[in-house]
Amino acid sequence: MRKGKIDELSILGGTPYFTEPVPVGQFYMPEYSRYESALRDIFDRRHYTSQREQGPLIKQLEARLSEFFQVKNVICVSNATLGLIMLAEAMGLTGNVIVPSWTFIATAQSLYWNKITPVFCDIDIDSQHMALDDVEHILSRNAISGILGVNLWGGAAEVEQIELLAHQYGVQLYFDSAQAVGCEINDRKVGNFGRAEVFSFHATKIITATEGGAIATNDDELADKLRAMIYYDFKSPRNVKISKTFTARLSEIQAAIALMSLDDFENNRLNNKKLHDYYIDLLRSIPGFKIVSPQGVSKSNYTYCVIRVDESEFGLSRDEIWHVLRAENVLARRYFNPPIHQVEPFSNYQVDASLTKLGNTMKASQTTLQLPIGARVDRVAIEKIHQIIQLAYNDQIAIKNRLYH
Ligand code: T4K
Repeated sequence: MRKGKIDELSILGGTPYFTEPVPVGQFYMPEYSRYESALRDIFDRRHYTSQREQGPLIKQLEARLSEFFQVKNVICVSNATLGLIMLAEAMGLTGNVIVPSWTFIATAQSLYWNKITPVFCDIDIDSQHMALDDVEHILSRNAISGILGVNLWGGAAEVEQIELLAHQYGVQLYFDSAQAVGCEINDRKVGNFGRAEVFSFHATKIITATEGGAIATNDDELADKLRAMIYYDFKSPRNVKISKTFTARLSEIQAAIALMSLDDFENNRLNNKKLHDYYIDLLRSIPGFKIVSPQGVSKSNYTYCVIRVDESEFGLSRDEIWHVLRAENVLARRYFNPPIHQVEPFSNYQVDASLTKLGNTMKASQTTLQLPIGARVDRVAIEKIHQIIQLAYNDQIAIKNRLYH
């Protein structure tokens, strides 16, 4: 590693610390020989994807996931966004649904596809999850048909309290757990809360099917509806009443890849945890750099290293340090900036602007930074990232001059 001289920062004219871009996300690739043998089997069977009868790997994956999430039903889908869209339809949601603005755009888009109005609630600034008092405030003042909770950053919202609120106000509850694969709340697996939960198997996630997702539910009737929605089958003897269908299947190749990363989940999780702990160890010496540890879970997947930058202590804003890191090929992300309630079409959507000012959401969107963790990162990479941040802290003025003059 190079010496820590300030003129070595790339933004100040040095060469980047990383020759290849380092993105955020798990990006775990099993040994190539494992892909080869899985593909050979698929080739021999000549069965690429699910037909009326599911392919053997999809069947195996759904059974394994059911065991993994300890839930009665798992329905694999092409991606979590489609899963959320299907679920809102299958649950019969209409009118207004509470959802945090602090989430990936897909969460709110799933409501928009169903002509449901998202009513955005604020977050708790420390946990970055739904603020219970705001949820209750909205419930007490509006006609609401459901709550779409979001579990972020390998952590979770206060799901048990949200369940109580949903029960008290007689509204439906389900969760976007795209980022909470393999997490546990009080030793109960995420996947068992609310009426259903949706997971993502995108390439950035700890279990990946390259693209993909799954819906987990203990509600058999809901599961039957969702299975019937996955593809149009007019010959089906199902007595399930549905009017909207998709082609939302996962293919056998995707299932094969998901099975491999499911096999390796615990190794990847433990590796992430070590990296996460190392980040905490190194970054604690930097003023104004606070790690948002996974909240509300007894077990995390540690797929996210999320920082809150306090400019008054660090000297540089979140955006300024983001520029510094990008110049070094560290592809840190400013999730979620802007927050969804400021993005079309949702910027015109608030049912009642006086309901919530979303102050913590705004603050989080200006100060939060996601750093790389996962299979493409090791201890040396984290040491380099720490060194970049330390160098930036040491020479804030030169950096500001470079950025603004
Ligand atoms: N709800 C929540 C809370 C979510 O976080 C998400 C997805 C969803 C719902 C919807 O899930 P899906 O419908 O996607 O299953 C990413 C992912 O696309 C998205 O899955 C994820 N959340 C979101 C938070 O992040 P991007 O646009 O930032 O990722 P992308 O594709 O630009 O990749 C990030 C970096 O990784 C890039 O620098 C390029 C690099 N990369 C990417 C891929 C795919 C690679 O090096 N290799 C790769 O294979 O959205």
